[in-house]
Amino acid sequence: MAKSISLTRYLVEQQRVDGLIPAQLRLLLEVVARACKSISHSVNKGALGEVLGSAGSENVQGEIQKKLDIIANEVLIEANEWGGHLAAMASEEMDEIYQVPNRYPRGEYLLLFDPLDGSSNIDVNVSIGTIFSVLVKPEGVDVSEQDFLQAGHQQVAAGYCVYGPQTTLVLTVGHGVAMFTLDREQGSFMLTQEHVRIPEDTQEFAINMSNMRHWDAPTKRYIDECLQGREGPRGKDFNMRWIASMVADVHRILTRGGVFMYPWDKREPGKPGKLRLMYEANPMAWLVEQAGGAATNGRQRILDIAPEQLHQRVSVVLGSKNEVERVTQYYAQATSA
Ligand code: AHM
Ligand code: MG
Repeated sequence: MAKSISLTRYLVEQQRVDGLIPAQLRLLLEVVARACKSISHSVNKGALGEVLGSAGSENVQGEIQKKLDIIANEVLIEANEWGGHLAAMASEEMDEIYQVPNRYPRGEYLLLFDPLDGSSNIDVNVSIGTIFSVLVKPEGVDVSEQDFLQAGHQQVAAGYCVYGPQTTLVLTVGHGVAMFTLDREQGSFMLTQEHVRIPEDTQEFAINMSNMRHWDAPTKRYIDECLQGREGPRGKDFNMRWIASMVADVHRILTRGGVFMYPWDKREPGKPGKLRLMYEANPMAWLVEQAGGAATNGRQRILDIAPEQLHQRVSVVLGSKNEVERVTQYYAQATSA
């Protein structure tokens, strides 16, 4: 029988045997996983735990916060603030960065998260998740928002936990992608897949088609060609999925391939897109690249974008390499035309 490996053992081996992560980072990842386990319990209770519905407040993005958005945010902060491995945190649900209080020791890492991604799916019992990204704090005593503004290629760990039919934690520390499924009887995340690879080709795309009339020409061209199927220039039929939880869409892509797009559109032309760079696009882009896929805003690799603001938005095209490259070509051709 194959040996069963818990997340704890996996991380210890990454630290001790392979020397891939420092002890403090291992601790940090264990704490994030523990917080995800606790969020998973709240999600599962649903109406019985009185966790559904709106909290009656707005976040910095002007979005109505759900009760679970706030619960998940608090769980992540409370789990992470006292362990001594972090200097500060930043979240989709907080306007400003959260410095570790003076009463606790401060570590060298910065943690960013979207505590509950796919908020519109909470009340309708569809998969949602937590996305996280870890950076190293630059030299200096105090922490400022500026310290968080590092390009995605500087991440030292990234992942998400998807709360679906199974609760699955997906992680990279820069040496491939591993998946861990929560074993509720044991209370542990168990390694269920290592060396995740995204097929380079796909016949499945994910985009919110209701925005079609607002798209720019390269996105319209790409999707239109997919829709033409076997009779069109692609010579094959495509399938479509849109879960409206990035975690669930990315999880499908890591599992069986596909392309995910949330591009700029004309609804709010001043904004580059809907998704946030620092705690949604960057961690997902790194996971996808680590699994052999690609991630771009159409014109630039997402991981190379120099961030200007903590909550900045970005266009996202990620997934199977050959499809992402095709979309990139369509953008390049549109620019040079
Ligand atoms: P959230 O972090 O507030 O939940 O918003 C992000 C979500 C993504 O998970 C998902 O891909 C997208 O918003 C869905 O947007 P739309 O409802 O426009 O299809
Ligand atoms: Mg989100």
